[in-house]
Amino acid sequence: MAVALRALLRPARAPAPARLLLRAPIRLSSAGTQFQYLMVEKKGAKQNVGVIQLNRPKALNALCDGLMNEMNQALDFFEKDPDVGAIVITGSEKAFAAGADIKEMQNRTFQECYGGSFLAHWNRVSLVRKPVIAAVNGYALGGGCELAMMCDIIYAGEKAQFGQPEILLGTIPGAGGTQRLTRTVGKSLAMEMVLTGDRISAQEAKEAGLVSKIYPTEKLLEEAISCGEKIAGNSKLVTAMAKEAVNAAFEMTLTEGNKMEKRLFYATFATDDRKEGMAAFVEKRKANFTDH
Ligand code: CO8
Repeated sequence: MAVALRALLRPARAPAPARLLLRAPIRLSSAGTQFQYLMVEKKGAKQNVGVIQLNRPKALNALCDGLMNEMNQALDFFEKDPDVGAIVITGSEKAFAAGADIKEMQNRTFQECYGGSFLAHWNRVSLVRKPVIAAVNGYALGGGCELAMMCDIIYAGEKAQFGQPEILLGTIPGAGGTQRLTRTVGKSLAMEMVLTGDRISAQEAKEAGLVSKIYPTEKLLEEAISCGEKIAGNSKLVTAMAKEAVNAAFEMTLTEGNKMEKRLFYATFATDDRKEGMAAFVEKRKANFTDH
């Protein structure tokens, strides 16, 4: 079922004035924007968690180009909404996403892929500045596993399965499956998954560090939203710095990463939220962050 964005755009409270990092929310026409492949809404007691649910059940949420274009629109929308402090991406109980749409890819030529930078816009999720949580139930295969790995935190339902089965189709992962997976679970397991196409269970994924928590299938989304609410309750400004610092660990040497972390740590001392956080601790009260 496609959903109108109109309801979503009705904030729970008046939007805060535009802040340093965050621009004013997008205003859509009264007709709203229809998503064909997604359901998009704001959740949480304070409506501060953006939820994007893949909704292409007949194809087990296979990632067609249209779906990924919509995903980018939804991410842009939540990125710009100053009330949203975290984003959750989820699928159905049967499938988070069963990979890139094989039927859509089947007749592509090398020239089209290379010349047209085929699916180059698929990494948008990894560029979002707000924290993104993947709530994975069922299959997360190929591009679906890669999509989950582009998120910052992965929660899994107890029946989730992760895999990179591209080798069985005569191709290889193309959206980080050889890179993010290897950095996360190490060479032996990544090689085994990429070279055999075998899937791993939620439990194996947790043991390997791919997933941070496992929940019963029906509780998963609720728990992911609750994690999003916890994150959204902190300073959005400082949260963005914390995310940037952790991500630097994947790109930099330890010395460079530690230097960058120190610079960001010092930068928090230029914020009202650092002052408020420490004052609240000393005064034994809850901090009231303003994202300044
Ligand atoms: N693409 C297109 N359609 C799919 C896909 C897919 N990836 N997965 C499932 N479907 C469709 C099936 O064709 C079927 O449609 P229909 O009813 O019209 O025949 C429907 O979904 C239901 O699927 P099944 O009948 O197969 O359901 P099962 O429960 O029997 O099996 C599986 C579920 C095990 C998930 C099975 O569907 C499967 O193996 N799917 C393919 C998994 C796969 O190989 N994924 C990797 C795809 S390649 C990839 O992701 C590369 C990413 C590169 C990104 C590059 C960015 C630059």
